[in-house]
Amino acid sequence: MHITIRLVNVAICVVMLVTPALQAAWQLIEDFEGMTYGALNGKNGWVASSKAVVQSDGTANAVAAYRNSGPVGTYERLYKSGAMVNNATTGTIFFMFYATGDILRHYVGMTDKGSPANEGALAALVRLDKGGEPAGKFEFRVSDGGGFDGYRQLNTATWYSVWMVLRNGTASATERYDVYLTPGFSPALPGDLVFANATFPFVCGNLSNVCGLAESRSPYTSVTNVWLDYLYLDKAGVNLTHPVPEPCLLLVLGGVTAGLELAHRSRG
Ligand SMILES: [Ca+2]
Ligand SMILES: [Ca+2]
Repeated sequence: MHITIRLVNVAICVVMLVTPALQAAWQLIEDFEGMTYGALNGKNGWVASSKAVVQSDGTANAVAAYRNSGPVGTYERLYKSGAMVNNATTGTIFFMFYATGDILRHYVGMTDKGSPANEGALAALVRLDKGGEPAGKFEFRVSDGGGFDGYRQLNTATWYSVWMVLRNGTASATERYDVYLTPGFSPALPGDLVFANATFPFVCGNLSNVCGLAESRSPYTSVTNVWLDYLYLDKAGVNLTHPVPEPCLLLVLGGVTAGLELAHRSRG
C-alpha cells in the first residue's frame, strides 16, 4: 500500500509541471520544417542575405544557419515580420540557438523597423560573441540600449533556449525587457534570469520583426554558423514555459502512465 501512494504522488507532481506548458498561448513563428534546404531568402516570409541558409542540424531537424564570412564591417542578416508585440502590451519571444564552432558576433532581437540593417535597428537584442573566450566557448550578453550586460560564458555545439519578455510601453520609462537563458530543452523553468529591466534604445511602435544578424569584424571572420530554430511568440504577456516538446518528457509521461497502471492494479 505504501508503494501505491508514492507512485500517485509522482504522477501528480509531473502533471503539475506539464500543465502550464499545455495551457500556454505560444504561437509558432518558425521552425523551418518542410522547407527545401538552401537559401532562406523568400521562404515563408523570410528576407535573408546569401550566408543564411536552411539545412539539417544532423538529426533531421531543419534550422536556419548563418555566419559572417564577408568583408570586415559587413552584416549578414535574416528577418521575418508579422510576429507582433503591440505597442502598450507585454509579450514573450522564445527562440533557440546553437553555435557550431567558434563564432564572432551574432545578434538576435526584435524591432519595429521594417528592414533592420545592423544591431542599431534592434530594440531588444542579445549578443553572441567570441570576445576573449577560449576555444569552444563564447559569451552571451543582453543589450541595455547602450552597452551589453548580463555576461554568461556558453559552450559551442550546445543548444540554448532564450526567453525575451518584452514590455512594449508607450514611453521610454516603461519600455523594458528581461532575458532568461537555459541550456538545451530543459523544462526546469524559469531558467536563469540573465538580465532584468534592459532598456529599449528608442520608443517603439509595434515590435513586429524578429531578426538575426552576423557581423564581420577585424581581425578575422567566422566560417562557422549559428543555428536558429524554434521561434515562438506569446503576445498575451509573460510566458516562461518551454514551448518545444522534449523527447525525454514523453518518456517520463510514459513512465507515469505505467506507474498509474501499477497503482491501480495494487488497489485491485
Ligand atoms: Ca526546426
Ligand atoms: Ca512602445
